[in-house]
Formats: sequence, C-alpha cells, structure tokens
Amino acid sequence: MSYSKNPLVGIIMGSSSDSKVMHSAAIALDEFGIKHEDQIVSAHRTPTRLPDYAKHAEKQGFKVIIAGAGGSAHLPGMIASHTTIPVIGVPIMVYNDKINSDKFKFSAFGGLDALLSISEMPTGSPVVTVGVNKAANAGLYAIKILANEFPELKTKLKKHKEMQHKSVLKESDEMKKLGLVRFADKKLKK
Ligand code: RP5
Repeated sequence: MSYSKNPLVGIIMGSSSDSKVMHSAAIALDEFGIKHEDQIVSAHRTPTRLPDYAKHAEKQGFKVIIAGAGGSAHLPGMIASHTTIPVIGVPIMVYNDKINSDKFKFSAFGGLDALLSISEMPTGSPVVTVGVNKAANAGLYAIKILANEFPELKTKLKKHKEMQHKSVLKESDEMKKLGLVRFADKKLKK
C-alpha cells in the first residue's frame, strides 16, 4: 500500500467557509506527498450524510479523518461515533462571511465554542483536538499517525523538524545582527 496513490486521509469540514482554514491541513499533507480526499459534510445541514460518509471512509480505507467545524461543532464527534477511524478535530473560529455585515464577522466566542464542543467528547468516542484554526497541525498529526505504517514518512518528519530548527537559528542570527527594533520593523513590513 502506498500513501501517495490512494487517499489515506479524509478531510471534511462543515461549510465551504471553513475551507479558508482547512486548506492548511491539505497543504501539510501535500508537502509530504500524502493523498487526501476533501469534502463538505455538515452535521446540521446534511445530517444524513454523516453515517454515509463514515461508511465511505471505511470503504476507501482512510487511516485518519481530519474534521473541521465552527460554532457548536458536532461534525468531528459525530463522525467519530460512526467509525473506528481516528478523527482529528479542528475547531474553527467562525467568520460568518456569508453574512454581509462587519458586525457579525467573528463568532461570539472566538473559537472557544468549537474548541470545547470538539475536545469535550464524553468518554467512549474520543476526538483528538488541535488548537483553534490550527489545521496545519491536524495535517502534521495525521502524518505522524501514518508514519507508524510508512517509515519513509518518519524520515521526512525528521527532516521537517531539522528545517524548523534551522529556520529559527537563521532568524535568531538576523535578530542578533539587526537588533530587535530593526528586525521587527523588517518583519512587519513583509
Ligand atoms: C459550522 O458552522 C461550519 O463548520 C462553519 O464553521 C460554521 C458557519 O458556517 P457558514 O454559516 O459559514 O456556512 O457548521
């Protein structure tokens, strides 16, 4: 079995508006050459799709599902209750961009609503939860799960860590050279 031929990760989200955040999960998987299938499945607008999607995910042989939702976010927990595939939940700070008014731009609770809805699953149907809008971390966590099966991914993850290390050192050298004020000035201008 290969992780680059057939999708092993299913990415789902409650609304098209979530794609603004959720695409970061796809970027992380793409960087590691992992195929994923992406869909919109709404727990409250398309409730009958939940068991169907879970069946589909099992039939496809997905190893992980990444599910993003905002507000009183049921999607990750409900999908987890329909399948044994591990689910990573991404709490989304709702942007309400379908409402044409600046007044309602963000959700009342800034993502805390979704964070608690997803992480506080009652005993028996767990969902691993990343931080609010941290879809990239969901992608990376999915890669870590897959790396148990594909040693090549473990090597790639180690390289990824080295790159992070190098990039911090590079920035630190630059900060030391320029001084904090000039460094921050330059960074904020980007
Ligand atoms: C949730 O409601 C979705 O996950 C989304 O984050 C939120 C708002 O959805 P839209 O009104 O933007 O479609 O179901």
